[in-house]
Amino acid sequence: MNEKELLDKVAQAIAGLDFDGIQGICQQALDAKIPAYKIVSEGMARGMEIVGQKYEANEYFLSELIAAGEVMKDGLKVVQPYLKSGDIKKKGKIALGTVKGDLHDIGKNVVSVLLEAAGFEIVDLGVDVPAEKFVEAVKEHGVQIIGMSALLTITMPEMENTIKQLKQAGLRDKVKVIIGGAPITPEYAAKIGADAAARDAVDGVNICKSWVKA
Ligand code: B1M
Repeated sequence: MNEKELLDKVAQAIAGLDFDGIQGICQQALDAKIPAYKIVSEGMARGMEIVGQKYEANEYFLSELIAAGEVMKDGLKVVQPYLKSGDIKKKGKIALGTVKGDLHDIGKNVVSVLLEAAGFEIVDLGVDVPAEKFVEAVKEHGVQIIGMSALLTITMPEMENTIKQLKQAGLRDKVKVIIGGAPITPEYAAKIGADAAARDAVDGVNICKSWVKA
């Protein structure tokens, strides 16, 4: 099987909720020397996209969405050790979180895994993260970048609120702010005063890397 076929198989295992097969298929892809980040970004994330489409077409319901997230987590257990940057010097510190009111974390977790693999230190604030917690992360952990994720249109304004609170705390100039999630656009990022919007996880990693270049 070639690389594309194997990546399709990973995507299909997620989309088909294949709890029993996902780990074996991920191992098969690793054995075929497909880079781990590709298995995550072009196999698993693609599989979740298919799940989203099935949900929108009323083929899948909430229970399938939750199950797909679990299948993805099982796959990540196999792939994640191969993403570790080992003794690569840490590039910088990023606080990542899904904004207040929003519980979607699959995309954020993909971004987190790939950023870590790229050599960043991650402070994962989890989901439903209020603006104050992002502000605290800058004060307590000295992060250079804040990454916010939102999947719901009604939670997008929380991103703007966080940026406002960073300004009020006098910290806005100390950090770069990147936002992402299905409804997020570069226009929205510009409107709320974020530094960038990421199209997907790989784009997000590239943007963060460009910010920490010496
Ligand atoms: Co929800 N949900 N959901 N859901 N869900 C959406 C977002 C929705 C579009 C589905 C739909 O109706 N068509 C819709 C939102 C509509 C809207 O706001 N306009 C929706 C809804 C309505 C809801 C509920 C309200 C449903 C309900 O209860 N009736 C509810 C809300 C709960 C809440 O958050 N308060 C809900 C719940 C859930 C589940 C819990 C069942 C589950 C989440 C499980 C989990 O995350 N642990 C879920 C899922 C899975 C989805 C869909 C199907 C898939 C999201 C996903 O994981 N995609 C989604 C439909 C869709 O997106 N097509 C949907 C795969 C993931 C890899 O992609 O998250 O886009 P994504 O991340 C990408 C990029 O966006 C980017 O990189 C990632 C990888 O490439 N990225 C970043 C994301 N964050 C970034 C941050 C960065 C950089 C890049 O910063 C550095």
